Amino acid sequence: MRFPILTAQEAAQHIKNGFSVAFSGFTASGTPKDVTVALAEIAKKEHEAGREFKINMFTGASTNDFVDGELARANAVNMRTPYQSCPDMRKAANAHTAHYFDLHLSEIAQKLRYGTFGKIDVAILEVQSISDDGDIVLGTGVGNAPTFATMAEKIIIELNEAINPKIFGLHDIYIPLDPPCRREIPIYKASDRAGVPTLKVDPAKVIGVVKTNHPDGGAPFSPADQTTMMIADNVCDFLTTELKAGRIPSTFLPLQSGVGNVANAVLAGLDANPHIPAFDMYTEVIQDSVLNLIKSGKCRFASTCSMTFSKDTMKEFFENIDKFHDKVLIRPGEISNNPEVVRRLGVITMNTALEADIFGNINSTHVTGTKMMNGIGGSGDFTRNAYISIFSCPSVAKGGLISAIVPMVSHLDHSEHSVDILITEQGVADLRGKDPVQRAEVVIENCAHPDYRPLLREYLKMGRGGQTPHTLKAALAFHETFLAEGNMKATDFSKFC
Ligand code: 0RQ
Repeated sequence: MRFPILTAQEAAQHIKNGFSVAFSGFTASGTPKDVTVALAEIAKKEHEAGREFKINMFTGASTNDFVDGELARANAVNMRTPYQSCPDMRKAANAHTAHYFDLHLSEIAQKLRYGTFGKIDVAILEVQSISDDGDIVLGTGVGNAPTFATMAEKIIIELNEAINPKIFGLHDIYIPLDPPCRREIPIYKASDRAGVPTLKVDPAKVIGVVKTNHPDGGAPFSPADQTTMMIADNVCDFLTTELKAGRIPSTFLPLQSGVGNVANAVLAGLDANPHIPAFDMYTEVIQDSVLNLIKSGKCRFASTCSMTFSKDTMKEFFENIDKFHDKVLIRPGEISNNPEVVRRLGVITMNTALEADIFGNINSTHVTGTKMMNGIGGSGDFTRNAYISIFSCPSVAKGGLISAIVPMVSHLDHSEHSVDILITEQGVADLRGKDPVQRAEVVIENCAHPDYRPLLREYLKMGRGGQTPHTLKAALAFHETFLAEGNMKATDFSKFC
């Protein structure tokens, strides 16, 4: 190999205070795992010596504890974008010790290329292999690696020897031209390849190669509980009804699904449902349930940005990769989440809300309107451009002390104009073609928990007119009451008016 082999410590020395550093990967998959640990050590030593040491972080989405966890705990982050889901980074974002700004995942790469966020000093790329000419085979997640590699002044390679070489051929690396020269992205069905299997980097930029050995793959999902099973059943019933009514073509349409237990249960439910025909997925993450769908033939093809399998499923995938090679493509986030392609393919999107209001607005990110949970992730890329956009969540949180259905969301991520269907374990609210009051009635009666329906009906009745009959002084009474008394059920609207 023509590139110097470095220790993680030697590589990390190339990153200086104030640098903008970009990381390959999407979720924990494909994300570097060793250089950042060494970098966190450098930051701690610099801080002990009384010197400032912070970097700006650009990622594909959430990362792993070796990146977000280590760097947040070392107080080594000045600015970070986009999506994170790490408890320590969340703490830093809410305390403003790290300046986190949240952006639709599909937009990061192009905004960087447009010059919005300045230059990238160093990109750290996890790879399966690199040739002397700079041809890279990436790992199990791509994220924004192609644009990071193109823009970065220097590149550090983490060669993860645990990645199975048979991954070659699963990637579809494509960077669109920028306006005014952009053409359509040539994907007309989920399985279309737009680009090439390898990422070409300029060998002159490569500082060196750090060898690592960390198998990707997380803990398996906990088995679905009664609530997630009921949500999954409601999603499946809704899709079956739409299919029977001819509002979804009989050949079905590609699906996008978020991550987590609800998404896993929904996908398992689709697998078991004999009325749902085989379908494609055009999505940003595929988790264990998708491999089962592929094995059963229910999922014909999955286009994704990362494979976020559990350890066992990752092993199974690579042991049987010959069967899956023509069934999966891993693309940059800019392509997996591309609004143009999502709209063209007619993707049915399924994402999760923290809370929804009776008029159909969604909060996916801010607990009680102030505390950042994770971020908008790709949910906006898909929702806004969906054929049918679905949001689901349990009707209550924290054992019933919080209603997920509220008079007015305390923070807005997806507006009533983008949300078609709301689903909880209680039922389905079809918001399409309804005015705000009609939407509120169906959300209260079909989705709210019975304990909260009387309060929500009272709120709707209190409204003094207008198309969306809010009572502004009482619109956040649920949240105020929770903050004051720890229980939304104690809400007394008369105290607010
Ligand atoms: O808290 O962990 O302390 O028990 O929020 O809630 O029900 O376990 O749901 O793990 O699927 O997360 C929206 C955060 C849901 C996630 C969100 C509390 C609840 C629990 C988690 P505990 P659940 P999930 C694909 C698309 C945005 C990005 C996105 C998310 C914790 O799905 O980040 O969709 N989405 N990306 O108790 C206060 C409420 C609450 C509440 C739940 N109303 N108020 N706390 N909780 N509702 C992925 C990517 O883009 C990469």
